[in-house]
Amino acid sequence: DDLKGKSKKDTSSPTTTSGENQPLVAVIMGSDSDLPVLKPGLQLLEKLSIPFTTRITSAHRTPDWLRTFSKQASSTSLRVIIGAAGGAAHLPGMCASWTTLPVIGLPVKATHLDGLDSLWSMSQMPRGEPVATVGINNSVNAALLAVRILGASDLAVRERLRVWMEGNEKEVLAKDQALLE
Ligand code: RP5
Repeated sequence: DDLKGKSKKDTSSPTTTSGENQPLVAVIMGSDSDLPVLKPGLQLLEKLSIPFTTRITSAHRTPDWLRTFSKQASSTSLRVIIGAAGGAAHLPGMCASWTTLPVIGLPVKATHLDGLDSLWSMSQMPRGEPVATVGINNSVNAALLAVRILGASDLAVRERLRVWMEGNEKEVLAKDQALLE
């Protein structure tokens, strides 16, 4: 689909380095089977006008590619990386060991352990290489955390996020009122 298409122009390098639509967020995943979980988060990044790229960088099937991607990431337009994976999800941890960019871990429910294996392996990173781990399959929170990181140094992003949060608040208040009717 079109979210997948976002990364079509990128081939061998993580991303290019100039231009206002260059990706600020990289969403890397262990397998294209993770894409359905990622979709709500990618849609939110689109809604908040955050340029992003999606790549498949499996830690165990394509370790050299993950290493290349991670080592080059901070020399590109990228500012934040979201790493999604299921199973013994070492992807974001490995990525964090090769980059100084903030890495957000998104545990994917992909095995008989229902994602707990991924949650634990991401959140229990030994000291030195932090992975900011969100809840299992919670790509929306991964996206929002990335937006908050960008917003810390970008007023326009912060304002778009504020408006989005205000919309959420109104929606819940309207539902509260609807209960009274
Ligand atoms: C991980 O193993 C992927 O991130 C995925 O969540 C899981 C299963 O991958 P596939 O066997 O579907 O490719 O590497």
